[in-house]
Amino acid sequence: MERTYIMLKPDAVKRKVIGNIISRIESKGYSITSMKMFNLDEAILKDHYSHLIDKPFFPDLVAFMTSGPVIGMIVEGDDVVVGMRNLMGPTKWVEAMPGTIRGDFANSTTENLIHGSDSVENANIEIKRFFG
Ligand code: IDP
Ligand code: MG
Repeated sequence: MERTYIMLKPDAVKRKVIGNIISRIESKGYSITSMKMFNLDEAILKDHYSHLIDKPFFPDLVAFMTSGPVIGMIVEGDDVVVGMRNLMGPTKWVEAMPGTIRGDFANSTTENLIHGSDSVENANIEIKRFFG
């Protein structure tokens, strides 16, 4: 059984759509095997988003991701890494089709509600990073 790291971002918590998003994950048939609400800091974001540190939007991304609590989850299922990326929709909200989480809720590329690991290798790294 494959595992992925999913994180509901501060905008999802503030907009009170975490129930809706969790419901979509469960409706797809995936299992949430761990879940916690916590706050991020800049140090962990520099690890988690190390591929983006040099981007001009990185300071805004850190400000957003530390603006309130997030919900971290381990989600399990067959091919769940790619399956969750499909449920989420693409990074840029303008490209996210209705029916996807970002397509239905996002109107900003930074504030796009949900993180999901992009490979099995990164899923294992992220699960270790956030769940130890
Ligand atoms: P992903 O979340 O779909 O895997 P990544 O490229 O890993 O996308 O970027 C991580 C996060 O950084 C995105 O979810 C989004 O919040 C933010 N981000 C990525 N690209 C941009 C951009 O071009 N402008 C503003 N924010 C961005
Ligand atoms: Mg990513």
